[in-house]
Amino acid sequence: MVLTNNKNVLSWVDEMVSLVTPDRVVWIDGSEEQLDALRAEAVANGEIIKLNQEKLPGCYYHRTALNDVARVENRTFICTPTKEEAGPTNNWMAPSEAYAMASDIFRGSMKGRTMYVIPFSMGAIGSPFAKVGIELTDSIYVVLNMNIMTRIGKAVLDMLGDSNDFVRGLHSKCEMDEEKRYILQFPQDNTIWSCNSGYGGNVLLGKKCFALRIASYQGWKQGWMAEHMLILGIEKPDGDITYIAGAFPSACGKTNLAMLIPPQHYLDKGYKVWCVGDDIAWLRINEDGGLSAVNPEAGFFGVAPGTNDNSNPNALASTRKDTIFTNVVYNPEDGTVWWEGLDKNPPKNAFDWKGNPWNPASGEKGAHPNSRFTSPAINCPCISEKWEDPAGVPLSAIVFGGRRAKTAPLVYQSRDWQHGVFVGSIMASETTAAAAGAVGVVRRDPMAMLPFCGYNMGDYWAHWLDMGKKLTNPPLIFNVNWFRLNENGKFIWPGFGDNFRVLEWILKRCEGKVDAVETAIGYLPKAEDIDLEDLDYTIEGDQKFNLETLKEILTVERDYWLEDAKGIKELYAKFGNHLPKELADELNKLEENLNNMN
Ligand code: OXD
Ligand code: MN
Repeated sequence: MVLTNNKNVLSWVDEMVSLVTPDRVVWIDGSEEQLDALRAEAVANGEIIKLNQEKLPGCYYHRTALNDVARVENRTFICTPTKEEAGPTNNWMAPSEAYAMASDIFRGSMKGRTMYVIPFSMGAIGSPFAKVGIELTDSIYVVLNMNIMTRIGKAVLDMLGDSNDFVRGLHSKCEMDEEKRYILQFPQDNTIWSCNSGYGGNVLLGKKCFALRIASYQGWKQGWMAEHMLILGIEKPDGDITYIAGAFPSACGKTNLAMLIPPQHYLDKGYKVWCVGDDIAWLRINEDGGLSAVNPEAGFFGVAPGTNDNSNPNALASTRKDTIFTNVVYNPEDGTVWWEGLDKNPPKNAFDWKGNPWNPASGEKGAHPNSRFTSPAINCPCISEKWEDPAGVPLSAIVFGGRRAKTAPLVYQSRDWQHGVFVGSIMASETTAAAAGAVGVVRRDPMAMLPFCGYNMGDYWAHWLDMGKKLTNPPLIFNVNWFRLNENGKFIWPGFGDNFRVLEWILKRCEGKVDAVETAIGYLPKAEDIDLEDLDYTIEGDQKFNLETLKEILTVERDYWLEDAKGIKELYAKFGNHLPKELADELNKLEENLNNMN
């Protein structure tokens, strides 16, 4: 049944139907009845496996194609009329060329299949932050995941009314041909086309494609911001809650930080961390001249390996019901799932992510390193009361971070907003042994948006600077680095829940309750001001973490920073006249400060 009279929607759906020629078109109304029927159909055709409904109620298991396990950055394009609009860090294709090329791939791709029309809202329905999208797809897996990650169904079309302001998403699995896999964003047309993939990051079009790439462009044009940020609230013993957003490149523990449990002595005093979101934040200027943030998503699309009762009990608890697991180990004996790092008891007669019988003693990984869980946010034991608040939460601080073995200290604060934008723009992460390729290679990832910015990143920085000029009450900007290594390659800082000790310092800075030391790179804490109470961490052998160790990771290493400045210069040089002068000035100032250090 067609669910709307909106002519803009209907004519676009018709146009796409004549391109991909499905046998049937089904409008997703969002009812449990319809979703249940789709689950049953997907179980019957083998797309998903129903898990043990006593142990994991409402949970299902899915395997992607073997060649389709991650986002494909080299096949992701920003399609703007000129290459300059996409900028030097994006792949670019002219819209006419992209539409023509992809039309050939999409033509007839849904023959013999059903097309599902999924109306979805990013942001709570009715929130002034909320934006509507419609995804057309030939995958039930996509429908079921979109149901967890976004708000879907008839209510979304009711909110849209007759408006033409919606993002048009077209997805088809096509033949799963890697050579014809494309993720195309057309920011000026509010359009996304994705073909030949079934992997979440490429096909759940509300997430990276809309809520970051298209939305970052919309934010630039409309005076708001779409960022690759977690949002958390820190509750103090007096009940007061302070909100912080944090941008980290993929694989730096964003979901863990978003759901962190503070060390015991803080819990005893009454501190708590509440999760508002783990991946994306939309930011708008509020009545107080500050920035408020909403999480536009409704679920978590988290990496499974490494998630366990110690590293992130809140994430694990979120996966215990109504969750879709993708590419983890499947245990048919009791209908459960497993992944590396879950516990020390891998199942004996299970199947790996490829669907082959798996012997845990073989040394082969059972779950793909990028295997995932899709879980409703509402399942999270520490979900914030305000996670769906239409007005969002006011931010006191923005935290940037990366994985740096030597260069960045544990934490430092920018001098002001402009310097903070510089700090975000120079973000970088070093590759780890876990990823393919050379170890320790620095990948610059400004604001953690390198793969997600829908326009020229130089213009994006200018937008950040402009937003700062409009803020009378801006959040303070910090940088953290949990990943400093000692000379033996061991992590110096304990990380995980102990990161709360750094958040507490940030909180005190926001409240003006602690002073700091001005250095060449910004304000650093005095080591005594980071709480080490009950910290029991042994780096290796008998080297216990103590105040002296803390001092080691609160220093500015001039030579490393001077080396880093060269990398920043190389990055900046790519932007030509799109580089804001303020950032060039900040880089000069950094170099000058470093050269003046004694
Ligand atoms: C993600 C990512 O999947 O950033 O969230 O890669
Ligand atoms: Mn992400």
